[in-house]
Amino acid sequence: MKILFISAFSFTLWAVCLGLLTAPTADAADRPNVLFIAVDDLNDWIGPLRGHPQVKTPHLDRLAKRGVTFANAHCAAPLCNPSRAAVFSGLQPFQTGVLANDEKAIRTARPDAVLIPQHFQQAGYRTYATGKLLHQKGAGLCEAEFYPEQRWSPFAPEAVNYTAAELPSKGSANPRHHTVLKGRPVVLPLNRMPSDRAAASPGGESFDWGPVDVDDSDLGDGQIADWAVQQIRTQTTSPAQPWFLAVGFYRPHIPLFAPRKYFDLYAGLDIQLPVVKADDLDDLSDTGRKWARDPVTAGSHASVVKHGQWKAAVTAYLACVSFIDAQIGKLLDAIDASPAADNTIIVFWGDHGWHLGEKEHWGKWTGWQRSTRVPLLIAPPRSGATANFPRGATCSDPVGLIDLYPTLIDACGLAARPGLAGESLVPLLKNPTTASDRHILTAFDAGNFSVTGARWRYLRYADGNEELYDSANDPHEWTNLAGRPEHRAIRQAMAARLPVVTARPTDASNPPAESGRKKKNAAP
Ligand SMILES: [Ca+2]
Repeated sequence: MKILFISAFSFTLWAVCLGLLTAPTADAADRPNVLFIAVDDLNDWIGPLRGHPQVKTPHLDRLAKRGVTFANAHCAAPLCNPSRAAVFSGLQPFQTGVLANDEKAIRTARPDAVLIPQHFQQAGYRTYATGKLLHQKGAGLCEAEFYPEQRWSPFAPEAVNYTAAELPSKGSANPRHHTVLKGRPVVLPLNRMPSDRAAASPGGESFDWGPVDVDDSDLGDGQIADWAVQQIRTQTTSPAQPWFLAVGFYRPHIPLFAPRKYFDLYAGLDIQLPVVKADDLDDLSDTGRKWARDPVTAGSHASVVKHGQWKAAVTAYLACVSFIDAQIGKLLDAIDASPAADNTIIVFWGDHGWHLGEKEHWGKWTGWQRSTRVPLLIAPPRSGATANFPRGATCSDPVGLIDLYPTLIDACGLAARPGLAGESLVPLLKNPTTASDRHILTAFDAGNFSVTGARWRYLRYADGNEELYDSANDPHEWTNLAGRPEHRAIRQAMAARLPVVTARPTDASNPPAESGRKKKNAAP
């Protein structure tokens, strides 16, 4: 096993070196450019998916008119690190061994894997990366890179820490950390809620929300948009070499801070809360209820309700979505003003969904559709082979983020890469109404899976507990049908789609990590 591993690694090094030394060919110059936009913790609250009736995303609406909106797209894992590891490697979490946030980075866990930008670089592309792409900031993903602070921005990371004198207040009804933003005093948390998760730690509490009196460029997400625009302007002056540009936005990941003008978009509106069912958890196992109620990745629903913050949190999430939408607008404007306007494929994806009180949960890292379903928009080039593809269309066939790697290879005419787990979505870009019998797998920690088909969704936990939902008639997944005899056949058919692997890979390159759900999965 060890020998095979070293051999594969050596081959990869050789291949990467060859790619670096290979000059772009005339053939490469004709290939489309790629704008690859990732957004963190974004659910279906965008205009094209109509997940929230009041959200304002004019630029994503504009992008949707340019291509296909995938309405039934799911992540490979509902957490940053494993989801992104799967996207960039094209391998499932149980193949990479990257199943949680506190595990290895993909480049450490699978050094033999050629990640998407590396495959493009080998094909003669110039590659650029900015912002949160892989879970870990790390130089070397692309040739040109820019990684500013995003998480706590507009605050400096050290500016959010409680002093020893302030710390006793952090878990109290009156938490107060005094800091400064652009010369003005600010008290955190803005939402004045006690910390559910880390009251004894001096670190800032990220389950917070509110407007900040700054400009877009005072946040990391504004800075990466500006940097990406500059690359588009510069690079398109030398069109002999196609480019791959990956841009990773951090909001609407918590803390839900955004410039005040984006909160003002929702001022005066009677903001609607998510639709929930009071006794929704009654038909779940104790295991399911624990996944719902534990404040592992954000905070506790009971606290949000107790402090009267539900509407404020929903408003802040909407504001952050509109803030990111505005940054995406800057990218689209730059593309349209450039010679690459018609010869660029634009891919927009979120790494997993996010609960805002549905199933009494806040955050991600559950098997329900609120966590697994993701926004996915793909706009193929308006010139060349895809010139006549439909625009402004919606595809309801089940697809996965695991499909992005083979889709990009197909759309850009790159050499195939054997062993990728997904399928090219180019046939669906051409015929979005195609219906297949595909089922998409999502893994949440070791041994827990959900399976998504065109109509049914099935969950199985590592301890054997099951849930079955009829997505066509119960889109909120309120009624668990797993125990009903009339649904036994479909339950068994869905269960048969689970992979044989139900534990972590245990070979030398992927030592087993501690099992169980850990709070350290929460950050960042
Ligand atoms: Ca229920």
